[in-house]
Amino acid sequence: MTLHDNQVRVCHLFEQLSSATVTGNGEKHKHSDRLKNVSKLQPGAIFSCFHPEHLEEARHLYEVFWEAGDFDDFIEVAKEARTFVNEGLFAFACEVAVLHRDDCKGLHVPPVQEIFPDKFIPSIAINEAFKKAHIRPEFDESPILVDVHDTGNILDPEYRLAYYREDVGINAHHWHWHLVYPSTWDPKYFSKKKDRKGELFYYMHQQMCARYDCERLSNGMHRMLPFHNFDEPLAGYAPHLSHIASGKYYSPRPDGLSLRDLGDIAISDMVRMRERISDSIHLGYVIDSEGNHKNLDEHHGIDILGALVESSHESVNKEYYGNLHNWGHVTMARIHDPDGRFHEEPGVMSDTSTSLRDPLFYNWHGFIDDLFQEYKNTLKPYDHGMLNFTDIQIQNVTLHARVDNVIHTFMRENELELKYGVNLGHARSVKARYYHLDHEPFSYAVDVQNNSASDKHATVRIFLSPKYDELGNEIKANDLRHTAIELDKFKTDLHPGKNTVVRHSLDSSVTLSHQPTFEDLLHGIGLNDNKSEFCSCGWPSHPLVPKGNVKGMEFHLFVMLTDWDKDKVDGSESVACVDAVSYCGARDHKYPDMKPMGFLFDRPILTEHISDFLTNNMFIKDIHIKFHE
Ligand code: CUO
Repeated sequence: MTLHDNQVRVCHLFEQLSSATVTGNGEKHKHSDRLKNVSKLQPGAIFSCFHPEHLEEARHLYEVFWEAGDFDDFIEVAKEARTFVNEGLFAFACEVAVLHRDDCKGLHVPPVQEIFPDKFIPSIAINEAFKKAHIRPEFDESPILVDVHDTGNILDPEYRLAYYREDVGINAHHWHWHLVYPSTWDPKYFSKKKDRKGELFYYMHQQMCARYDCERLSNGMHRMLPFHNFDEPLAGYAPHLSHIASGKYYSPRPDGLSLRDLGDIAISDMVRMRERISDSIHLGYVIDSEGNHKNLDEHHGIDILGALVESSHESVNKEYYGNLHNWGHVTMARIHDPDGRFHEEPGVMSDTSTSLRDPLFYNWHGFIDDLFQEYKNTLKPYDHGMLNFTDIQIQNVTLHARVDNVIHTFMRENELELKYGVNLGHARSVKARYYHLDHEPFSYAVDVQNNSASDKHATVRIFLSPKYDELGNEIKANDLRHTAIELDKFKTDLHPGKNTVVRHSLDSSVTLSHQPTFEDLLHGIGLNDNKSEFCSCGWPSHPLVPKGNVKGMEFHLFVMLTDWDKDKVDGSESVACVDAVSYCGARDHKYPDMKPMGFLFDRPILTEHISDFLTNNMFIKDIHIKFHE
């Protein structure tokens, strides 16, 4: 079989998965023995990627897939599981298997937005597609198009951010990230350690919060206020998403509810988890399950904490520190029916492919990030010696675009094919049309003087942050740490004398360069033997920069060069897929940068103004981002 044949077999596992093709577990006795423990969560129920029980069942299933003797056996057992396992749980486990099995290298999982369009497109648009597809004459094969509108309206100030929170690509990224880094991943079982997984959990989510704040400031809104009080009344949200497989829907949350105990977790337990974590941060060590102290030193502290807060399989002591972050998602998703007396479905917070739609996601992750920042604040600020790069001086930075030092942003029309996820009869194509933020392509030119007599290798680190806060005051250096977003990180060579380093926005280490559609994969387009599926993890390229505003919003473009010979990690130059390593890491390899993630904005900055903090190897250029209505 060719790579393309195998890709088609993988695609068929996911086709029409959300259209109630699953029969339920009534015929349980017919299933093979190895699948006997995966029928607890009923088909049609909303699978939660945060609920410990759902995760445990999904872990069991991806381990069955992992143990399949060869690729044919994997496809066979997956086909069987698909007939009775909960749809979301099946997709999660099957995707984890495709991403990690060696015999699946080079294969892609189809985009989750095409597998489960109902998790991305409001039910009103999907319903319209149904109607259009079923009322027209059978001979009519012309493509069908339905329009998608952001949910909510202007009575809710948060509506201004709906285009961003409901962005299809950003939500798909989040689903995918949690498949690459499943919280239940057991490195011993798989004999594969995921390097700095806890730190990446902290960093990727910190960056999502920072990006959200950039977007809020772009829209004239204040930065997000982290959740901080377990009794506080929370703002409401209505997702307008339904679940095609079952007719169920992601429940809305009215304004003013506060967290309540669930049958499986009490809020007072979560308060205790926070206190224990916070105490450990200030003591400088955590207590592992054997009672030993593990220091939160500057090399491993954030990785240990990330695993413990999430909490992942690698938490040093789940018994004592609990499962704070995951329970937050679950309690918030079930706030409207905590004891289940109304048999209501959870809200979007329970699912990694939908949770970013809810403004509460950012408040909750702001709270989680505050814990990590509490730890980072215990570390010594970087001094001149740690920041400087001897003999290297940045003399100028220019951002080249249509107008130099200005990035233009706009809304772009896009379409999502629904026919692979929704059963739409004979229609050749049924697409949902939506709009998302985009930006013009641009490039950076960095003029660097190498004052030494020899070639130097440098890591170029590029960040962006709004210059002014919601009140129009310049953001202080230390606060820029919370709004600085990574745009790129790459290696370059510097010859003695003058150099100009040029880099295009399309090559960003943050973003995914290309993602094949379901159709592409069925036709073998975009398959590449040399690349692994891991490449499909990455921030989408269209929201690489924030929206800015119509007047042209001022941003600091921050560029730093560090000594690559000190940053490099053994083996990192042979990594096959280096498409979007900043937020996704590199499959089967160490994270290809020795520095802490988010360096240098990860530690306290003591100067008032960012310009007083710069060494010769750093440069700040003020640029504008201008949005075109
Ligand atoms: Cu990704 Cu809370 O972990 O959303």
